[in-house]
Amino acid sequence: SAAPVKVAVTGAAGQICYSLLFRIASGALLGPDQPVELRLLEITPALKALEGVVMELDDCAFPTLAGVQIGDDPEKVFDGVNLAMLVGARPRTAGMERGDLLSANGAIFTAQGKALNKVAASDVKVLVTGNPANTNALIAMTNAPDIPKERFNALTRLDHNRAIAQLAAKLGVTVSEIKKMTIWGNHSSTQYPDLFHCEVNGENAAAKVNDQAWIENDFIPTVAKRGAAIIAARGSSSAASAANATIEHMRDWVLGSPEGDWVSMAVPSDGSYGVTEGIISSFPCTTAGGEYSIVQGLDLDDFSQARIAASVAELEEERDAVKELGLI
Ligand code: NAX
Repeated sequence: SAAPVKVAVTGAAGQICYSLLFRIASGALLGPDQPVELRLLEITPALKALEGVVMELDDCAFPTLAGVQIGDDPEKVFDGVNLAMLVGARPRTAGMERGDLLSANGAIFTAQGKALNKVAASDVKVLVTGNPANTNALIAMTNAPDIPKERFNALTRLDHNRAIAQLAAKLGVTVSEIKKMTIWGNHSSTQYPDLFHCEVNGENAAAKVNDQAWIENDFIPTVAKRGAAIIAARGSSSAASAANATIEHMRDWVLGSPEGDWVSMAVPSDGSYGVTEGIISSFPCTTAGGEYSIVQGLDLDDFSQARIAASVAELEEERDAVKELGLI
């Protein structure tokens, strides 16, 4: 049978990982015929809790799980890894300024970027879920100069899936009837979920909705503020849906996106659609052979251009702030 793929996951004792790890181990990431070896990183005080999670992984007896290693040293845990899912991050706590949040996460993602640069497999792909995801990915990428920049992505697939779900509910269709959804920009409240290139059974979604007020005042803010709505209802932030999106992003990156559709991925900008080169911004992407391509040639009207520009401006501010802090 195939050699195991080594999958690193950080924040492994946290709530997203309590769903994510079991799905990776069960074959939901790379299929039922591909064994995986998990490499789990946590901070020292969380290792004990992580041991409990590993006991539960053992107790699932997943045939695709070839082994599990845990630790608090990224250079050991990332040794030889082919895929890295960077989920662990420092959440904003009471009294924390934006600069404090960026510094705390900067310390995490500079160290992890350097460790990946030093010890990861030459084909490593890195997906950042931990917030602020786009800028954390930028920090890791910049601190890993020997890894091609295109191997660093950030997660906007959850926003993408949320947008599909909202549109399906509005139009009374199934999610499988919806194709070519796009999230542009930052994984934040400035993100732009775009219905103007989206299709419902082959027809333009915005035309089918035919209600610009709903798009602007209902759809876009509902998708952008969904995370807060989950916290208000559940008392903690999205976990199972974030794990699902993390799996789907990485799965499609490795195995390819479906014919006739595209996915949203935050990737280093090559300047497409006027997005500042070098920042990690969400685009419509197709994937094949383990590589993504930004979908080209979409016409953006003034409304879409302004929305994208606002989110890109926020990403530039975040980039400037971490540059100021000496993190990139
Ligand atoms: P939790 O607080 O439950 O878990 C985070 C875990 O990371 C903790 O166990 C912590 O010990 C660990 N950790 C902290 N520093 C670490 C380090 N240096 N190395 C390894 N592990 C470290 O958070 P959870 O709910 O699992 O969320 C994780 C991250 O995902 C947060 O930053 C969250 O904001 C972000 N999210 C991103 C989403 C996205 O769509 N991009 C959506 C969901 C989620 O909000």
